[in-house]
Amino acid sequence: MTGVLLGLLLFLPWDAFAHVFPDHSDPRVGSEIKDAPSSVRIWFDGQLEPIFSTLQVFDSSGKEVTHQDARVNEKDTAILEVSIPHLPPGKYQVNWKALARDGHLTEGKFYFTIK
Ligand SMILES: [Cu+2]
Repeated sequence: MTGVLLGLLLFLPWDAFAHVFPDHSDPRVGSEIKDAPSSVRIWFDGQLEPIFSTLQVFDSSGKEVTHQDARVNEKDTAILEVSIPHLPPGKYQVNWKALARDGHLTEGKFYFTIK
Protein backbone atom coordinates (compact mmCIF):
# COMPACT_ATOMS: atom_id res chain seq x y z
CA MET A 1 0.00 0.00 0.00
CA THR A 2 2.82 2.38 0.82
CA GLY A 3 4.33 1.72 -2.58
CA VAL A 4 1.07 2.53 -4.32
CA LEU A 5 0.73 5.76 -2.37
CA LEU A 6 4.29 6.77 -3.13
CA GLY A 7 3.70 6.03 -6.80
CA LEU A 8 0.65 8.25 -6.83
CA LEU A 9 2.54 11.07 -5.19
CA LEU A 10 5.37 10.79 -7.68
CA PHE A 11 2.98 10.95 -10.60
CA LEU A 12 0.84 13.78 -9.30
CA PRO A 13 2.98 16.91 -9.10
CA TRP A 14 0.81 20.04 -9.13
CA ASP A 15 1.91 21.00 -12.62
CA ALA A 16 1.57 17.48 -14.01
CA PHE A 17 -1.03 18.47 -16.55
CA ALA A 18 1.24 20.98 -18.21
CA HIS A 19 3.93 18.48 -19.07
CA VAL A 20 3.65 16.80 -22.42
CA PHE A 21 3.86 13.06 -22.98
CA PRO A 22 3.54 10.98 -26.14
CA ASP A 23 0.08 9.70 -27.00
CA HIS A 24 0.99 7.63 -30.04
CA SER A 25 3.51 7.53 -32.84
CA ASP A 26 4.03 6.47 -36.44
CA PRO A 27 5.75 4.01 -36.61
CA ARG A 28 4.12 2.77 -33.45
CA VAL A 29 6.17 2.04 -30.35
CA GLY A 30 7.72 -1.42 -30.61
CA SER A 31 6.17 -2.12 -33.99
CA GLU A 32 7.54 -4.33 -36.74
CA ILE A 33 6.84 -2.90 -40.16
CA LYS A 34 7.46 -4.13 -43.68
CA ASP A 35 7.85 -0.85 -45.51
CA ALA A 36 10.47 1.67 -44.50
CA PRO A 37 8.77 4.87 -43.37
CA SER A 38 9.73 8.25 -44.83
CA SER A 39 9.20 10.01 -41.52
CA VAL A 40 8.73 9.46 -37.82
CA ARG A 41 5.94 11.31 -36.06
CA ILE A 42 4.94 11.48 -32.42
CA TRP A 43 1.60 12.87 -31.26
CA PHE A 44 1.77 14.43 -27.79
CA ASP A 45 -0.99 15.20 -25.31
CA GLY A 46 -0.28 18.92 -25.38
CA GLN A 47 1.28 21.67 -27.40
CA LEU A 48 5.03 21.84 -27.87
CA GLU A 49 7.46 24.69 -28.04
CA PRO A 50 9.41 24.35 -31.32
CA ILE A 51 12.67 25.36 -29.68
CA PHE A 52 14.35 22.50 -27.76
CA SER A 53 11.82 19.90 -28.96
CA THR A 54 13.83 17.32 -30.87
CA LEU A 55 13.47 13.93 -32.49
CA GLN A 56 16.32 11.71 -33.67
CA VAL A 57 16.47 8.20 -35.08
CA PHE A 58 19.49 5.91 -34.70
CA ASP A 59 20.32 2.58 -36.30
CA SER A 60 21.45 -0.46 -34.30
CA SER A 61 25.07 0.67 -34.42
CA GLY A 62 24.12 3.98 -32.82
CA LYS A 63 24.55 6.04 -35.99
CA GLU A 64 22.00 8.79 -36.52
CA VAL A 65 19.95 8.23 -39.67
CA THR A 66 17.68 11.25 -39.34
CA HIS A 67 17.88 14.15 -41.78
CA GLN A 68 18.18 16.45 -38.75
CA ASP A 69 15.11 18.39 -39.80
CA ALA A 70 13.09 17.56 -36.69
CA ARG A 71 10.31 20.06 -36.20
CA VAL A 72 7.05 20.73 -34.51
CA ASN A 73 4.26 20.49 -37.08
CA GLU A 74 3.15 24.00 -38.02
CA LYS A 75 -0.53 23.11 -38.26
CA ASP A 76 -0.69 20.89 -35.19
CA THR A 77 1.84 21.84 -32.54
CA ALA A 78 1.19 18.60 -30.62
CA ILE A 79 3.06 16.71 -33.36
CA LEU A 80 6.83 16.30 -33.45
CA GLU A 81 8.17 14.92 -36.73
CA VAL A 82 11.34 14.23 -38.64
CA SER A 83 12.06 12.87 -42.11
CA ILE A 84 14.29 9.85 -42.63
CA PRO A 85 15.95 8.34 -45.70
CA HIS A 86 14.89 4.95 -47.04
CA LEU A 87 16.22 2.62 -44.36
CA PRO A 88 17.31 -1.01 -44.64
CA PRO A 89 15.78 -3.70 -42.42
CA GLY A 90 16.88 -3.43 -38.81
CA LYS A 91 15.99 -2.17 -35.39
CA TYR A 92 15.84 1.59 -34.93
CA GLN A 93 15.81 3.74 -31.83
CA VAL A 94 13.85 6.96 -31.64
CA ASN A 95 14.93 9.56 -29.06
CA TRP A 96 12.63 12.46 -28.34
CA LYS A 97 12.66 15.56 -26.19
CA ALA A 98 9.57 17.70 -25.86
CA LEU A 99 9.37 21.14 -24.33
CA ALA A 100 5.91 22.01 -23.05
CA ARG A 101 4.46 25.50 -22.99
CA ASP A 102 5.19 25.71 -19.26
CA GLY A 103 8.88 25.24 -19.98
CA HIS A 104 9.11 21.69 -18.67
CA LEU A 105 11.06 19.20 -20.70
CA THR A 106 10.11 15.55 -21.01
CA GLU A 107 12.14 12.99 -22.90
CA GLY A 108 12.11 9.34 -23.81
CA LYS A 109 12.92 6.75 -26.40
CA PHE A 110 11.30 3.84 -28.19
CA TYR A 111 12.13 1.32 -30.86
CA PHE A 112 10.65 0.09 -34.10
CA THR A 113 11.85 -2.61 -36.47
CA ILE A 114 11.84 -2.67 -40.25
CA LYS A 115 11.59 -6.27 -41.45
CU1 LIG B 1 5.36 21.05 -16.52
